[in-house]
Amino acid sequence: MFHTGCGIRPRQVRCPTHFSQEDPLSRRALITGITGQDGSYLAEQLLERGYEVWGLVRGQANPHVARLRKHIGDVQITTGDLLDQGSLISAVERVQPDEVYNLGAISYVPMSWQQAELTAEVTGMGVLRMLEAIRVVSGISPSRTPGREQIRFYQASSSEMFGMVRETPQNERTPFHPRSPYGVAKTYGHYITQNYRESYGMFAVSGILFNHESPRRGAEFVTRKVTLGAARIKLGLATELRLGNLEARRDWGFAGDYARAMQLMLEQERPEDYVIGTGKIQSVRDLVDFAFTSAGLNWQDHVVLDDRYTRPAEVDLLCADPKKAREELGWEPQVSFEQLVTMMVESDLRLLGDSARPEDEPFSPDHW
Ligand code: NDP
Ligand code: GDR
Repeated sequence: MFHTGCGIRPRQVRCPTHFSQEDPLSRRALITGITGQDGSYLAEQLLERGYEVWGLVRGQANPHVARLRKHIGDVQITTGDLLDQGSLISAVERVQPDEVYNLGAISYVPMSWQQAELTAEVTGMGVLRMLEAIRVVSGISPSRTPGREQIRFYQASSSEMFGMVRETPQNERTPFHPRSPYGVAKTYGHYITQNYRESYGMFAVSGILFNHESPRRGAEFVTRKVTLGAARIKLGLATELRLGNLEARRDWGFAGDYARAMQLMLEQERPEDYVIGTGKIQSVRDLVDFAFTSAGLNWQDHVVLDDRYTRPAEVDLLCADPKKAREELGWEPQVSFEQLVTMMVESDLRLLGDSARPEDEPFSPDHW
């Protein structure tokens, strides 16, 4: 496809005069955290829409890249690390993206107590480094604001920023009270994104996303731990599943739906932050009950409470008020909690049933 008048292919050369949001064929996205759950869905959806998709990948031999290549072949890779400012500048210079999605993070909440400083560096300061890379490469300064065709930036903010909430459901105006080093780091990332928008006029937005899950979810998170656990027990590979706090309540949705919301936020006229969730809550106990029943099991015969999985400070209840996203983005979740858990249980039963030596690899998050 050529642009009228200038005759250049938009995917090879930037053509700012003829760029438009309605023309996804001309757009290029850079995703940090592309080897994670959300990165995979986002990359797939952007490729389907004709984007050129680049993933920032850390390490000299990142084992997750093979999985990514196997499932999503058309992604292009550039190396970089959210801990390394120079590598992010090089990546932005090389890719010349129209959109940057910053999904990279230490995202497992318990890990953030074990490695609090690293979590602050990756999950918090990493956001600042990515914003700085965009600012420097775009030549933006207090005296030189970005032009109309600036790089659009999405930050993966989290409902964990709400933490200990006194009002429910939570919306874009609910005060933050994070309860973990992860939540504190995300809150820094959220505010620095807002600050770059206000200081430099950058198109920088945060999606405050509530828990979202899928068959690609890491095995350390409670939904996947439960669906893998139920599948293992069903197939005779285990007899028990050890869990922490069954009373915690969450607003769980499907990751594919949430990846679509990220794109919608970058398609708006004005940069704004949005809460994304279903507005419905279930407890961990409800999750366990539904998953085990789906697998034809009684959870009370198998689940063992184990203090090793309780947290120094818990987030008891999170429930989204996604009214703004519904009204301004036209976003609605498509997959219910019941459909989500059924999808995950069936996927894990297939995964473990198909595996030649399932006992060697049941909890590997490398299985998509
Ligand atoms: P995952 O844990 O599945 O993926 C995290 C990604 O971050 C991986 O690709 C990992 O890459 C990458 N990463 C880790 N450290 C670095 C680093 N130093 N430099 C660059 N990349 C790094 O997370 P999800 O896909 O579930 O979540 C995506 C984002 O959304 C995260 O920021 C998370 O905190 C946030 N979020 C998630 C929610 C959810 O319910 N899933 C809800 C709200 C927010 P590697 O292959 O190198 O390990
Ligand atoms: P969360 O997700 O901390 O909300 O963060 P997780 O699935 O880890 O925990 C949800 C709730 O389940 C309780 N729980 C257990 N959790 C785990 N992981 N393992 C257990 O054995 C267990 N037993 C009970 C937890 O105490 C908690 O209350 C996720 C991550 O994706 C973050 O990156 C993201 O920002 C938030 O969701 C929104």
